[in-house]
Amino acid sequence: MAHAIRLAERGRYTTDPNPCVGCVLVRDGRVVGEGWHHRAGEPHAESLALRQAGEEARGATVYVTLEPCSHQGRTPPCADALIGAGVARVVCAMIDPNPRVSGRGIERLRQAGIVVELGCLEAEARALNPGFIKRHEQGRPYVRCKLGASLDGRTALATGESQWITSEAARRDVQRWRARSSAIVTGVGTVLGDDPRLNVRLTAAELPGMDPEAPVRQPWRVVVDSYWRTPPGARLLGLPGRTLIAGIGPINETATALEAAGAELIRLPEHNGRVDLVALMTELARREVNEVLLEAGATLAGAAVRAGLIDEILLYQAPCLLGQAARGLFDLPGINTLADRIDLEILEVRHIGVDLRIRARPKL
Ligand code: AOF
Ligand code: ZN
Repeated sequence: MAHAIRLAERGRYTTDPNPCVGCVLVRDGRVVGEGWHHRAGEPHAESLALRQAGEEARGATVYVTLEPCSHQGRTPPCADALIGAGVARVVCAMIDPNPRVSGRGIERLRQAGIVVELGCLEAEARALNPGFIKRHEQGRPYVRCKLGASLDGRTALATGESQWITSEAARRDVQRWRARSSAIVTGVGTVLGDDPRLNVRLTAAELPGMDPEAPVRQPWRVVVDSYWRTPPGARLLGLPGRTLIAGIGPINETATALEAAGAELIRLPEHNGRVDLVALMTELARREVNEVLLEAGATLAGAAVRAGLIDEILLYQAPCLLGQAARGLFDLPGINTLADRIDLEILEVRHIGVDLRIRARPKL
């Protein structure tokens, strides 16, 4: 199963909106077939492993990181293919949270007399697909909030300088998080201040484990922009891939100009005069967005934390001090006593070049 998880990871930058899945077939203590899912619409991991094993699949044990599917989707059901190939035993790490499957694949295998075991390396398998799982279980994407700051937790004094606090190594690391995300979300303030591109600029060869020949997928770019203030000449509108602008205002001339510049507009309900962020995330999940990278300023980042939408904080800290005049990372009015604080759990701390990278989860 550990090997199947390794295989699944090779699809990290390409399977979206489908999950990363790996599969290994073993007979008489020997690997007779293996496979991993490459891209939505292409064969599932099990199907590739069966193809490789051929006749040797008969009587084999199947290790698969996700329950085999039972539905006729873009490809025929894997449970049927496994039954047809005559495998003896299926070990799967987790139930498929997709309601089209969710338990029915396992049921079908058992009905055919195949021994099914569930839960092997489940935590590791769940970690492969946090967005896919959260979207199906909760109807929301998994949201990482990326931040760059000084060691004293401050961003630059003036917007526009902020993107240059951390090192080149940290910026390359951010590129990898972008590449695995379904969508990059930012606020109109950042667009007006920094004119970011929010695209992936690494090649396939620079993405760990990715097939160097495969095309690099561009995540959707999403601007939270209540009253359509994004300039039609903004750099992110001129790039390959989709740009969505989420607002609350009526579709006026500026909105139409953005559409003409290639943006897709999403009108959403408001919350305190701004875009309702819960409604935005729900809408993105409805459009099969699994993982979101939020790259925003203190206002949007603070509002997202307040709304309970952040699953993970991804903080790069540069070895410098910016002092009192610089801004903090989260605009969180209403914290007046220590009891009001937002507690976090640190998941990981490591060096990225000269910077620190801290991953933490809000305990909400
Ligand atoms: C995958 N790859 O290896 C497995 C999947 O879009 P479809 O028709 O290919 O079906 C995708 C669903 O199939 C997916 O949401 C998941 O529930 C199930 N299993 N999917 O993309 C795989 N085993
Ligand atoms: Zn399948």
